[in-house]
Parts: sequence; structure tokens; C-alpha cells
Amino acid sequence: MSAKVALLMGSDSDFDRLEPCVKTLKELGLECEVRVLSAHRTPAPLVEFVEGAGGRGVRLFLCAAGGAAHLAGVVAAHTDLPVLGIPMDNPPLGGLDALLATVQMPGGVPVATFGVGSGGPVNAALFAARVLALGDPALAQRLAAHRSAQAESVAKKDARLQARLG
Ligand code: RP5
Repeated sequence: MSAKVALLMGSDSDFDRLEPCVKTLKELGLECEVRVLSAHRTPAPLVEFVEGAGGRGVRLFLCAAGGAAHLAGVVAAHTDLPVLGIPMDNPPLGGLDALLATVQMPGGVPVATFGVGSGGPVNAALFAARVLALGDPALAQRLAAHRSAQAESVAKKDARLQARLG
């Protein structure tokens, strides 16, 4: 069974900002289950999903939530798989609330927390791929190609800037 990632979000209102995460996972060839499941609004279906995920080949959870963001912590409380938390930058507090709720876990309940804003969802996807690449040489090669392409794109941007500056 190939390794799968589960991307959970607390609300469909989070999805637009998570599309770059899904896109990055797809570019790297990772299979992904994407679900709206809330620690607060659908607690029982969330736990059912988490408890069944390992049996379906899920090897890692990405959990995105805003506000009082308990999603990643609740998932981590119900699994031994790695949990990556993505705090969403919702109004009125701009994501500081979600960042603190996701990062400040009690000892014994690990959640690797990513940044607030557009970098967080992409970096969480890349980090998930790096973890899974430890046991998947083909994925490791795709990650290396992705990093090279990124460097080339920055070099092109620099060349354009130099041309503009004369
Ligand atoms: C969180 O509450 C969700 O992750 C979302 O960021 C936030 C607001 O949800 P909606 O009221 O937009 O459904 O659980």
C-alpha cells in the first residue's frame, strides 16, 4: 500500500488558502485524503476518521484550523502517526490565536506547527513529503527536483531584476 497523507481542515472556509498545500502534495505525487472535520463541530466523526486512517494507508496528518484551533491537538491525542498543524490566519486576530492554540501543546501530545500565512500550508506539504521520503527513494528524487526547480525560478527572477536595473 502506498503512503497517503490526510489533510483535515476545520471548515470549508479554510480551503482556498489550503489549495497550494494540495497542489504541492499532488506535484510531488502524494496521494491525499482531503476532509472537512472539526474538533468542535464534528468531534465523533473526526475521531472515527483518525482511528481508521492508519488502516487505509494514511501515514501522516496535516491539520489546518483557525481561531481556537484544537484540530491538530485532538488528532494527535488519537493517533501515534505524525501530526503537522497549520494555523489559519482568520480575522479578527489574524492567526495568532490559531498559532498559539496549535503550537502550545501539553507535553506528551506532539504537533509540529507551521507558520501563519501563505508559507505555512506549502511548507507543511513539503515537510510531509520529506518525512515520507525517508522511506521512499523515488519521492526523495522528486523532492530534490522540486528544490532545484525552485532555485532555477529564483535565479530567473534575479536575472530579470538585473536586466531591469540595467
Ligand atoms: C475553525 O473555525 C475552522 O478551521 C475555521 O478556520 C474557523 C471558522 O470556521 P467557519 O465559521 O468559517 O466555518 O474551526
